[in-house]
This record gives sequence, C-alpha cells and structure tokens, in this order.
Amino acid sequence: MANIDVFNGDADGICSLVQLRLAQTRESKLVTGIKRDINLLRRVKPSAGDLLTVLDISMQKNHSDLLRVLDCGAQVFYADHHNPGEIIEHPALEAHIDMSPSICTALIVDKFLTGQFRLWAITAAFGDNLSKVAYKLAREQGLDGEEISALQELGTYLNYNGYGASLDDLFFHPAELYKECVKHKTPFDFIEQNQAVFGTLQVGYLQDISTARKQKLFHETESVAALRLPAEKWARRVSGVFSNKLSNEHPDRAHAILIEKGDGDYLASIRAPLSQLEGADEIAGRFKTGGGRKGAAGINLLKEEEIPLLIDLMEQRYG
Ligand SMILES: [Mn+2]
Repeated sequence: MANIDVFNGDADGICSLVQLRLAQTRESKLVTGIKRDINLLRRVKPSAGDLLTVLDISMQKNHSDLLRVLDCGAQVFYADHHNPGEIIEHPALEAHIDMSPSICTALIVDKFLTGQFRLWAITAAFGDNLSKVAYKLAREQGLDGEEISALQELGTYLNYNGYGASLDDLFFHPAELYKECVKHKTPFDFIEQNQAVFGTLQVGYLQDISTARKQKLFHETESVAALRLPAEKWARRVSGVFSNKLSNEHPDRAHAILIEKGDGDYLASIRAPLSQLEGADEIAGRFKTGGGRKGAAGINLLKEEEIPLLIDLMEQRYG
C-alpha cells in the first residue's frame, strides 16, 4: 500500500499539502509540476488500497483519471476550489470542494484541520491573491504588520515559483519547495531557517517584476488593460504574479497578459476585476484551449488574430 500526494505546484497546492502532512506525517510519493500542469492524475497508476491525496487541481480536468484511479481500488481524499464539473460520487472518494471566489484549497484544508496550521493557509491565500481574506484571518490570529507582510511575501513567492512553461523556467521544483516547507510548523520558521531559498525567490521576483513594469500596455481603457510579454523565461515566470499585482493596483480593471510562445501564438492569462470576480472562466471558455475560475482564467494557445476577439469579449463583459 502506497501513499501518493498529488498537488498543484503553486502556493495553494504546496501549503495545502504542508498543512495535511504536518497534521499527519506520511511517507508519500509526490506528484506535482508547474502551476499550469493540472492534469496530474494522468500520471498516477495506483494499486488497490493506495491512499491518494489530491489538492488544488480541477476535478473536471481530471474526471476520467479520477474514475480510473477509483476503479483501481485506491482511496482518494480530494480538496479543491476549481470548477469540478460533475462531482463524482464514490464510496472511496472523500471530496471537499468549495468554489466560492473567496476560498482557496489551503483554506478548505484549514477548515478540515480546524485551523491547526492556519499560518500556512494564510500564506496560500496571499499566494492565490485572496488578500482580503488573508488579512482578515491574519488579524484574527493577532499578527502584526511585519508578520503579515512576511506571510504575504512568502505566499507571493511560492506562487510565483510555480509559473513557467516548463519546470526549466522555475527556480525550484515545487516538490523540493514543498519538502523544505513541510519541515516547519510555521511559515515564519521556514523563512528564518531558509534564507537562501527565500532570498532566491525574493530577488528573482523583484527583478522579474521590474522588467515586466517596463513593458507597455497595448490596450488600456478604464475597464480593461492588456499587455504582451516576450518569449523569455522571466516573462513566463512573472506573468501570473504580475497580473495579480496589476489587479491589486487597479481593482476595477480586468487584465489580460499575453506571453509570446515564439511562433505568433500566445499563452493568455485573464484576470477579472478584483471588485467583480466573475466571468474570467466564461471568457477563456470561448476559446478552444481556455479554462479557469471566475476570477482568474487562462488560454493555453491564443492566435495573434484572436487577440482582438479576446479584448472585445473582455470589454463587453467589464466595460
Ligand atoms: Mn488554488
């Protein structure tokens, strides 16, 4: 009998598993990848009796693999906040799904563990750009301004590390980052004892953001702003956190960031306005390779000639 932990390679996925394994230590095989790599269950070939934990990846996108895994006789604990599509009912499946826009998977896990490792959940909430919820929980925990900033930074950096077109773009493999995090009961201990890891992410993040700042918007109205980033490692790493940053600075504006893939194709990330976390999934869903959540969605392959349509759809929705 084996334990298999499957988790999205961003702050939310990492901090969700950290909480669960701090609560219950388990030797396990780790299955994760870049943030966009969400078909993780495809890689899992369990045997009867194996214990699977699946975190922060959409049940909809893993539907047939989840059925297959359950058919193999594995027990599955599933927690997620993405659109699950049709929720699978199975005696061996324990699913905790909450799609409300102010929830991330680490907060679902926090609830499940009755707040035992809440600081990690708050870190994840900052990483998923749920700052409002994160601040509220942080204040309830009695954290001071400096401590809250530390969690916000760590969440942002862990999230930032997950972005990229391949593991090659990343500073750390998400599994390695997880292994470092889970050694510490609190994110504060992690930061204090892992200055090298923290510093690498911090420096990388600040440099990438400042490079991104120099790019000009190609579309800018009160309701929608869009920019293109070149086919470079830094751009692929920073796109997600940079769009979060733009959203925080312009909460009433929707954002599209298009990263060149090198052959006239783009990878698009779409953010609904923070003040109206709706519709991003619907807009992305109009394109063949699009999908995501109400507040944040993406299109894996957007053609140059489809860009005007994307901007139109966003203006129609948010204008
Ligand atoms: Mn998440």
